[in-house]
Amino acid sequence: MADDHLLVSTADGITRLTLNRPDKLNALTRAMMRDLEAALERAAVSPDCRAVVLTGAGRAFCAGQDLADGVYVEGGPQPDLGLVLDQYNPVIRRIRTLPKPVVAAVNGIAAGAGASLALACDLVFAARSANFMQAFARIGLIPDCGSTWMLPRLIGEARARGLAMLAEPLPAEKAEAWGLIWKAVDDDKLAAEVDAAASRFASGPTYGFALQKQAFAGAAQNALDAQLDLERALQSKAGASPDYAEGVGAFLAKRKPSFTGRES
Ligand code: T3D
Repeated sequence: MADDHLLVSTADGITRLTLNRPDKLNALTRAMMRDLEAALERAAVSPDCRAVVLTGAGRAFCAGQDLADGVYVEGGPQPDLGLVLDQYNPVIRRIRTLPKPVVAAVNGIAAGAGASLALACDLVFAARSANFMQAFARIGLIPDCGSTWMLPRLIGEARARGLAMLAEPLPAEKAEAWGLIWKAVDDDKLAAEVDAAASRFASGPTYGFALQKQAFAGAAQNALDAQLDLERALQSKAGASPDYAEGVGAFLAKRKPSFTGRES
C-alpha cells in the first residue's frame, strides 16, 4: 500500500487496521475507504487472519467523513453525497459479513461515520475518555453508514433519536451503560483488553464465529419461527465442524481445546 493513511499488519492470527491521519482525527478520505475495504477483503480470505482489530492513531478513533475531501465545495455545485456512500456502504457490509470477529478499539472520539464504523464491529471496547457522537445533524445530514439501523436496535428508539437529533457526545461509560458498546475501560488498559479479546478470538472456533454472525444477521429480520429454522441449519453446520468435535473432546478429557477455526 503506497499511502500510510491506513496501517495494516497481521501477526498471531490478528489483523490490525489503524486509521492513520491523527492530525485530522483520522477523518476518512475516499482513498482511505478504498484501502479499508481492500484490507477487509484480504482479511476475509486470509488463513493468517482469524480476528480483526480496528482502531485509530493518536487522540481520536475517527471523526467521520473528511469534510475537506471534495464533499463540499464553497460556491460550487452541490456534490452527490450518495457517491460518497457508494464507498462507505460496502465497508459497513464487509464488516458485518466478515467471517471472522471484528473488534473496535475506540481510543478517542468516534464521530459521524466514525461512530458508525465502530458500531458495525462485533465487539466495541472504548477508552473511558472516548465519546460517541452522531455528528451528522451538526452539518445538516442524517445519520448514515447504518447508524439509523444500529442505534435503535442497540439502545432503543428514544435514545437513538436523542443522539441523532441533539448530536451531542456520549461518553464511553454511558455508552456501555446504555448497551451501545461492549465495554468502557481505563485508557491505559484499552490496548491490553482489546489484545486479550482478539487473541482469544484468534485461537477460537473461527467458523463457529462466522456462523454466529450469520445467525445474528438473520435475527434482525426474522420472526421467531424463521429464526429457529435458521439456527437449526447453522447449528448443523457448526456441529459438523472439527472444532465442535475438538470442543466436546476437550471438555470430556478435561483439557484445553485446540481449535483450528476450520469449516472441515
Ligand atoms: O454521503 C454522505 O453522507 C457523506 C458521509 C458523511 C458521513 C459523516 O461522517 S458526516 C460527519 C462528518 N464529521 C463531522 O461532522 C465531525 C467534524 N469534527 C468535529 O466536529 C470535531 O473535530 C470533533 C468534535 C470530532 C473533535 O473536536 P476537537 O475540538 O477535539 O478537534 P478539532 O480541533 O475540531 O479537530 C482537529 C483537527 O481535525 C482540525 O484540523 P486543523 O484545524 O488542526 O488542521 C479539524 O479540522 C480536523 N478535523 C476533525 N474532523 C474533521 C476534520 N477535518 C476534516 N473532516 C473532519 N470530519
